[in-house]
Amino acid sequence: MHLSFPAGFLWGAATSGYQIEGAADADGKGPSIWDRFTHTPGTILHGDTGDHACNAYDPARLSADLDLMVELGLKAYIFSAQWPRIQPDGRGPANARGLDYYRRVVDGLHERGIVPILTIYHWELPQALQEKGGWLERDTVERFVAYAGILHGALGEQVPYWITQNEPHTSTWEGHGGGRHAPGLRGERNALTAAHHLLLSHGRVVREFGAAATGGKAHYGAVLAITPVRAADPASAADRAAAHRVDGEQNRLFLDPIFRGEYPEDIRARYRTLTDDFAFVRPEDLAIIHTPSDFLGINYYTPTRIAAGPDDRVLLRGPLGPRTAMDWAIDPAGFHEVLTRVRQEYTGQLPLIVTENGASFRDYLDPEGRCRDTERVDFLRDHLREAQRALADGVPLAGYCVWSLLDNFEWDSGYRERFGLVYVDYATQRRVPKESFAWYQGVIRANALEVGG
Ligand code: GCO
Repeated sequence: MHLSFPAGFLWGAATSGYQIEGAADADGKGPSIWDRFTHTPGTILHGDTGDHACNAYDPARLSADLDLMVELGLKAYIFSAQWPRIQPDGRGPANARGLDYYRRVVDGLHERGIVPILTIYHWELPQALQEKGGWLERDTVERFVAYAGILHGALGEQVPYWITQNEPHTSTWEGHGGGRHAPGLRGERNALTAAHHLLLSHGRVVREFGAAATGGKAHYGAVLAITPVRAADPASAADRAAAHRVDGEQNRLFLDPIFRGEYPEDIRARYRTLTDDFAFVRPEDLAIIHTPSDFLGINYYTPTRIAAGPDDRVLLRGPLGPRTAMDWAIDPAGFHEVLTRVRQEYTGQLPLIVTENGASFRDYLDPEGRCRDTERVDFLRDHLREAQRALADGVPLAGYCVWSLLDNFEWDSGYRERFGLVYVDYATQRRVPKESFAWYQGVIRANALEVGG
């Protein structure tokens, strides 16, 4: 079967600053919470850090990577700016050398006919702001708007798509609730406070710089990772209630304020006492968060299976069927479910972009020096087929990006997990396009998917 995609479909690949750049203190860059966190013993598998990562900050490496994107045929590329390259301590004027790097990325993409999609925040808060409370403090929202203003002023004309906040649920729950990510804080009160400020920072930036405000070519939206949350035993009312609660915390906590201007009632009720009735929310905030976005980015990886535990706890259950190296269930139908749900319940005709989809497998170079990642080809094919089905069902999908262009630093899992279309030999920084690279190249060239059956 030949499944074609709309003309002008944005075929892309994604990366993020800390995960690929390295050069942790080059050219006046200040430390971020991730620099601090990775240098704290016991936080990251094998003690890995992003100090060198894929060395993508290096000018020669940058231009070679850009050429790889051309070879792949990319129409769009998602990358993120690291805030402390632009403002080393999170405030004040721009550090010109840091800004120049992102200018070179954007110029390099334009020279090659690739659309830049720039993430303003992929979790690299300047450590100096963390020391003043970070996302627990409302003032960080003001600092964020100032930082976004520097980027918009420098690149607003050249960058058509801007991602305000990438996966705020991860910053919220991993960074401020469970402590597995920087800044390593714990507790629901911290998590919900951070969530509100992350959401408010999104709304403020859309309001100030989005297409409606500036009449500009720059489109602003958030990226949310949406997971279908399923009851481990669908026949159990307790499991279904537990799944609904987790859906609230992972998905609705972000979708509802952005697209309905309200927090989900079940979450408000559950955490009313703990948060002094959401004391961090001021009267005007929800209207600001609800400012119409220009698009929504969706990351999809895997569904979540939940059972009810003792003492009002919820239990995460492992996958039942095939899984990736990270033990994430491979569930392409969940992708269609997410896209259609978001359209039906929240976004209507607003353009959606799949900003990340992909998988880690135990990739290696064989004796001929090749990486035959057949599992990734199957994964991507099966997911793209679902994206195509969503399009056929009327989901206004404008693009699809693979996570990731390159193998890179996978947060608390360090370098063990490889998500790239391109294999990276970290010792030499040599890049080896995988079998999935050649396969994706064919899809982009045809603007279509060939599938059996
Ligand atoms: C994100 C993601 C990426 C991860 C990817 C695989 O928020 O954009 O967390 O940074 O590397 O999702 O886990």
